[in-house]
Amino acid sequence: MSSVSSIESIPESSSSESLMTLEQFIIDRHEKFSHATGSFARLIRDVSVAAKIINHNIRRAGILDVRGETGTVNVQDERQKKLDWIADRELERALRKGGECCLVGSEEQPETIPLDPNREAKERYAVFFDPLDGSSNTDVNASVGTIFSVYTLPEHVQPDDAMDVVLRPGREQVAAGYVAYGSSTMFVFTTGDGVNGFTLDPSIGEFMLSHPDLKIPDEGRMYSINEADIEDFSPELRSFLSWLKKKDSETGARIRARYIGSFVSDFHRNLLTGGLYMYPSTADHPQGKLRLMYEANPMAFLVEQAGGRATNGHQRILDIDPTELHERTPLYIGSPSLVERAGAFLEGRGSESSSANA
Ligand code: AHM
Ligand code: MG
Repeated sequence: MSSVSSIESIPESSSSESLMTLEQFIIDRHEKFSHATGSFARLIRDVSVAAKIINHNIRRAGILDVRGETGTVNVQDERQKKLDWIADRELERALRKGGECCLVGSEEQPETIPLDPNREAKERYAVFFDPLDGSSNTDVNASVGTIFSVYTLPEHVQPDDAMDVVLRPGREQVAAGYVAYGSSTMFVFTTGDGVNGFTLDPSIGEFMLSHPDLKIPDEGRMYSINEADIEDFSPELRSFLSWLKKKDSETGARIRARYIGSFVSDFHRNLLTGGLYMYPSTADHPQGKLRLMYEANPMAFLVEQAGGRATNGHQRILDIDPTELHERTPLYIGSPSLVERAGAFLEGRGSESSSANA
């Protein structure tokens, strides 16, 4: 009986009529955050337009000839997927045409690329992005994402200055976000005033505010790490993982492992449910695998705005001074209590005998 009533309670169709679009939201917040100028609204619109085009390509990947590899490698010696290339092209094109951005830096390009913004553009925006994160998942129909990070260049900085001048620490970001191409497509972003999530309504082609003021739970019950690399992990990290797997002393519950191998998807789940994503240094990746400028920094800004934390195990991600576009960093990101506990173990202050609930 109960199953019948629960089926009846599912609406035949849902309507997004009462929800606010991404563009309305930015205009509405105009007064509240310092960077919500018309120029900023157009910049975010440009990113969201590219996201819709990328989404369109991903959704039809089995039909269009966009799966598989291009036969080329990027500057990091990674084999490029056709969808990596398409996503990169669409983001650069949208930002170039939009005319609000003076510099882009992409995972798929060897160097930063200066753009020619509108003469009237007030702010000099620089945007760094991972156009298609977790792209090895596209061939098997699993979730992927786009990550972006927005800065305004200080007055003394020119787009063609040396990298250690152009690249700014993550705490100077003015906006950051990601697009999760999952069972639905979500655009989640922050301008330093909380985190808001928008779901794409495919029938009208608009991102609608579906997850206002997102907060990450303080305690998480999920952890995400590629444990196949355990032989390369430090004794401190192994000890933390053993502690993490202990049963909760009060409820007997165990933490669960979830690893999609797509940072955006693992991060998004952990943001909603509470949890910890880790990519430590390993033999293959002595500095970790994830890139500071377009993976770690934007997600660190966003998670802090949602009440979470992000470190390289010892230092706050947002305080790292970058020197290279493709610089890598170990990453521990998610619910604050778990990130802090990971840091304590990594610095030799953890005790495996304490309960995972302590
Ligand atoms: P990518 O940006 O080239 O896709 O690489 C980053 C990805 C992350 O999305 C994911 O969490 C990680 O690499 C998976 O790496 P591994 O297969 O070593 O676990
Ligand atoms: Mg990536």
